[in-house]
Amino acid sequence: MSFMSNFSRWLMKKLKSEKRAKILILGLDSAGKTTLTKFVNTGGFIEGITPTIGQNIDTINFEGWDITTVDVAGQEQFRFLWDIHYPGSSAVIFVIDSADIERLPEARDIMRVHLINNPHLEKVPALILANKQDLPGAIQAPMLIQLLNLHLDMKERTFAVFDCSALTGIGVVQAFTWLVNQLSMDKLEQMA
Ligand SMILES: Nc1nc2c(ncn2[C@@H]2O[C@H](COP(=O)(O)OP(=O)(O)O)[C@@H](O)[C@H]2O)c(=O)[nH]1
Ligand SMILES: [Mg+2]
Repeated sequence: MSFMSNFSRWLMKKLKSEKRAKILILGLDSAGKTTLTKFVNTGGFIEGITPTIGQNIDTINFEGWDITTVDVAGQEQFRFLWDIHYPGSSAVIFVIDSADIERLPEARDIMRVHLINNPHLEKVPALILANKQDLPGAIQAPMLIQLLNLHLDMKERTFAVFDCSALTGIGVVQAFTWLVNQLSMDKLEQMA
């Protein structure tokens, strides 16, 4: 057995054992965080999800990654819970209800405080989901980037904005594939 094949076996084993990540799912209430988590887990839309009180800790398995999502409720009175989860997170997903234009300024403020200006999350990849694309009038990624000022506020960071619908599933796999690719690259960098 050559050195290289020993080495690549060791590398594959190590990569496999480290395919674990804690991902925070943030966003305003009703953006679709719980629906999205359930969609990824079951491969379909789940009806009748009740609003999350406090927090929902879930595990998603995606392409061999065990992802622990901490879906923190968006309601104002629970926002203090978000602070507990920042350390140790490998990535963050920020879900936006793209069809709710009225609450976009609120989503932007929350994103500023909890993602853009949050030192705990400044090095982790950020996946921003323009959810509810199945609804008429939903704002799409390029416009959302402008409206949220992401092209300027996030220019030092690894981020992507994907259009999706947790109801139809459109865009969900593409978005999660981007995310796990980022996680893989981060792991490889840490091992180097
Ligand atoms: N039309 C549509 N409705 C959605 C979508 N995602 C979530 N919803 C609905 O939006 C409401 C709030 O979703 P929920 O997952 O509880 O939001 P959370 O508070 O962010 O966890 C529920 O009635 C969902 O069925 C979507 O992509 N399209
Ligand atoms: Mg929820």
